[in-house]
Amino acid sequence: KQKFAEKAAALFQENRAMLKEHGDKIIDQVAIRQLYGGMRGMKSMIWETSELDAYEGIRFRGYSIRELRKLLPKAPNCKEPLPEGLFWLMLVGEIPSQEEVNWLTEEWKKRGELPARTTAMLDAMPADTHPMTQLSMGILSLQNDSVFAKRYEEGMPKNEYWDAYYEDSMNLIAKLPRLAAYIYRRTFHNNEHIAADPSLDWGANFAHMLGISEHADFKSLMRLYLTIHADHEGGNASAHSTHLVGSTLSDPYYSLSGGMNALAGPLHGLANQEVIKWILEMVEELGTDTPTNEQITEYINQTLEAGKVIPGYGHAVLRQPDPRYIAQRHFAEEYIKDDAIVSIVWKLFTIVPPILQDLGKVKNPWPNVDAHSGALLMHYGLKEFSFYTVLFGVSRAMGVLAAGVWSRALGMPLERPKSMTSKAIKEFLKKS
Ligand code: CMX
Repeated sequence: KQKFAEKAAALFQENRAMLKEHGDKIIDQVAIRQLYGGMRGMKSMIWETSELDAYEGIRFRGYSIRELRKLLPKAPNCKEPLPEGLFWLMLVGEIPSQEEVNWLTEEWKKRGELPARTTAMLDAMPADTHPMTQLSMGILSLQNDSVFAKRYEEGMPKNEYWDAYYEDSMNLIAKLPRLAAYIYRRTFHNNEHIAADPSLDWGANFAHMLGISEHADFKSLMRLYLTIHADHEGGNASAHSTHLVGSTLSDPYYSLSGGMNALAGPLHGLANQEVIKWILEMVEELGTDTPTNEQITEYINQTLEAGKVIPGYGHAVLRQPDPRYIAQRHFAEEYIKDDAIVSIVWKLFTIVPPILQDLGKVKNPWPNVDAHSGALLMHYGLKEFSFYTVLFGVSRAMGVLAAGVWSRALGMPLERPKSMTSKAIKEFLKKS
């Protein structure tokens, strides 16, 4: 917190000076196409924690996923990074030492307990409530304890917003694995829960509380999974929703719940459940888990002819295979290369892109993060795919909340872009 405070105070001053001198310089132009096209490519917000390049993929504070798998501190006997280290990097802007990451692990353990009202509320919900609905409501149920909301009501001055936002974010991230594991166990395992193991780090403890596999490799997978899904710069739907809600000075609970509602859409985070559902339906329809290339091609064409998208393929920004896909592929190559569903995922990598390319309209025919994750989870026994987006959400919380602390520290104002009517566009065209 101390380190963050120093860096944030310095950047706040730098930005003020920069805005005074250069605030009127034009950094982008907006085409009518972008107003109708989901604002693709429009530079319109500040996001400190990560930046996405269309060809290189995501970089967190300048580091690629490949670099971070090497550089971030690790748990004993594990090759994958501790997600705690990524949170530190996003917040503080430096690769943490092992000692610093251990401190964060311990801090989240202290803050991890769920209040009884949250579990009581979840227990009162129908068991067939989608896990993402449960996650979003579970997060909101924690809002009673918001430090930000309480201190705001008490008259907190602006220069302390970040401090309260930080406390809430730390508390919320610490609780998310327990909340998510509770949702999983109540929905799919007779409401039988597994107590947290205080000897484990954040990701491994989550794997433990899910109770699917005590295999060390599954814990490694969780650490990797929770690291690579954390952030994808600010414009993606879950990040942008969290940012927008937070800009009203809603606290981190309201903001993250809003972000999770965006993640729950099939064009965004829900695609990870859609991918595995689509693959399993193919296996069932064909009666084999070793389909030929011809059979897969026909299945893809059927999906497209039915007017549906191929889940896990395409991206609003990326124009290359997603490095998050590649990281998961490397994991699979090392640990589970003989898995039948993984083999299908790899076959799709060669078959889908040329088909999408031939449609002539798809800007990125390559796989995104969601194309691979389900096959890994299935292998270790996490087969209930309606839960997959919750895993994505637990990870995404780290990025969007770290960014939220920065937004409050930098004094980001209420977000309020200008909208236009189609009539106004026509009038503009008449004049131009
Ligand atoms: N299968 C079929 N058609 C696709 C496609 C796919 N995987 N990806 C894009 N297209 C289509 C679009 O639907 C659009 O068609 P229309 O013009 O008929 O509406 C056209 O190609 C152009 O789209 P685009 O500019 O290439 O892509 P967008 O930026 O509009 O959308 C995305 C990006 C991700 C929503 C889209 O590629 C998609 O629907 N992919 C499948 C869902 C998916 O995997 N989402 C997860 C993304 C990662 C994440 O956020 O988690």
